[in-house]
Amino acid sequence: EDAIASLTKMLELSPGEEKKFHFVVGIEEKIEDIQAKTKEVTKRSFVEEKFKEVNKFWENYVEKLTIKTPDSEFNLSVNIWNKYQAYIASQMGEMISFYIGAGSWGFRDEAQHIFGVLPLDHEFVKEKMLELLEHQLEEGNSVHAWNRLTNEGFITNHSDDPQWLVLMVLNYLKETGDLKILKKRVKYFDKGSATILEHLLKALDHTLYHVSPNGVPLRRTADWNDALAGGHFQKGESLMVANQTAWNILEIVPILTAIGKKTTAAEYLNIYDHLKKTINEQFWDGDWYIRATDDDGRKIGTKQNHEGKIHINGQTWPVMSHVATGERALKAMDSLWEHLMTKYGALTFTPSYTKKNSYLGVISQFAPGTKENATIFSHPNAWVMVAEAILGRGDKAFEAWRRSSFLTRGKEPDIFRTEPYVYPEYSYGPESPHFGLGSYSWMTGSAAWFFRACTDYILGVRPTLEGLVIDPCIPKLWPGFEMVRNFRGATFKIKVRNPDKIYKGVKKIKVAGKEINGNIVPIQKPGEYEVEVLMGKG
Ligand code: IFM
Repeated sequence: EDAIASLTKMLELSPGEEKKFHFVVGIEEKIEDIQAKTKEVTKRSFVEEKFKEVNKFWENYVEKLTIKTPDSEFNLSVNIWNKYQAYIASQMGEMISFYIGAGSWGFRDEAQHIFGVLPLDHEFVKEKMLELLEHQLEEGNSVHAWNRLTNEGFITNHSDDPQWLVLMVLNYLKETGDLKILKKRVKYFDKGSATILEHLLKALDHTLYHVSPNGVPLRRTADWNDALAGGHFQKGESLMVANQTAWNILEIVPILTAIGKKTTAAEYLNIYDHLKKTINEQFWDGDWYIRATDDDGRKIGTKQNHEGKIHINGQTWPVMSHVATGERALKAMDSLWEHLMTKYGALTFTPSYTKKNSYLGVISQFAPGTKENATIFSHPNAWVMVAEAILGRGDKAFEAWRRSSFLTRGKEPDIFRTEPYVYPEYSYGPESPHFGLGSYSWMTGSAAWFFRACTDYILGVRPTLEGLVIDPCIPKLWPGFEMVRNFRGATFKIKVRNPDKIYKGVKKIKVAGKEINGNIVPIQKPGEYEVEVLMGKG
């Protein structure tokens, strides 16, 4: 359905014969420069030289973290394509997409794309992080998007943007251990400047100042779900932002403690306890968690709704934030599998909205099974993997990956109809005649989150301030896996064995031949270190 231009060259090949040819495409500002440039760039040696440079660049980028598991598609996806998509997306924002007008640079998406680049190139990420911090407003929130050419910022009241800022900075600190950077001054987008620590706390507090009488963060313009944007008074609550904030509080506490801010850390922990209690007391619907409320306190994502009864982000984020624990966490995720899971991954919610409804917003105006209306968004499927890995259900975490993987989907090209190496923003839902069709490929933070969900949660190798946590949650039939990961200047060659065929549990870890206590590999001097991990009960 899209117009394209194509180039064709007819070739005849004898059996075993090889022919090489290059297509060269370029632009010049002045028409008279084209001829000279064409001569230069169409030389075979020029093309081959450039090709070598490009290969070298990517080899250098991808080699910083590599894996070897029994699943070759999982390896291919993690070793090459997720890294590639995260990098390209973080370089080009939404401009790479032909679905959206060039120029718009989404704050939340950019803050998440770089999460996928972080273990591979933190200098690049640092530069991007500073740029994003310069797009935070003095009041704590950020611009929702900006134009890269004019630097014009689009100011909205999206409620999730500040929490992505927090997540971005905390991840950078855990990866690099560079706590000194917290003292660096960075200007705000509108006025003044402050240290990065102040930027960080302002973002966290911005959400905590905009809460309902329950103490639950308001949804305001919208949260991650841009289309769930109804109401006129911005009084509705977002349980997704509530859980993002809770997750960020758990992550910021060790950092605040490390820089001597124990009282502030304790204050945030009190807020965490309040959020946990309120969410569990008031937003549990019997079999799953409620997603949001509207201006009048009506619940969105409850059994009482005729449409949009259960939402994906309502279930994954409480598990990720440890607000949902024990039986309730398992029940929430079981409900997700029962009601939302399709053969192509989980739906954002079900059933679709069918009538225009101003308290829900534009979400109710998309045709059922398209865009945000009951489709399979790739991005939140990575959160299914994270939540399942936290719960220790390795087969489910892996199955969530497999169903939505572009490699699985690419085997049905007539249905998927998007690049078989890129996560699309979403695939059409079962209520659409185009069920399974990929759309808006390259968009949103999917690649970064899938990459990190695979490496940090399924394979379970995650950075913390004190070292690398080793906490795999794998399919129980995997006999083990290997990972080579650079961390704080050292290279760790990690070999995990799973002789007892379990999902989760680490019995013993040896670093350079010596057994360590617990499951955090301490920071080492530059060099190579063998890490032997034995999974097992107890
Ligand atoms: O979360 C957003 C993303 O930032 C842009 N595309 C749509 C998603 C869901 O609304």
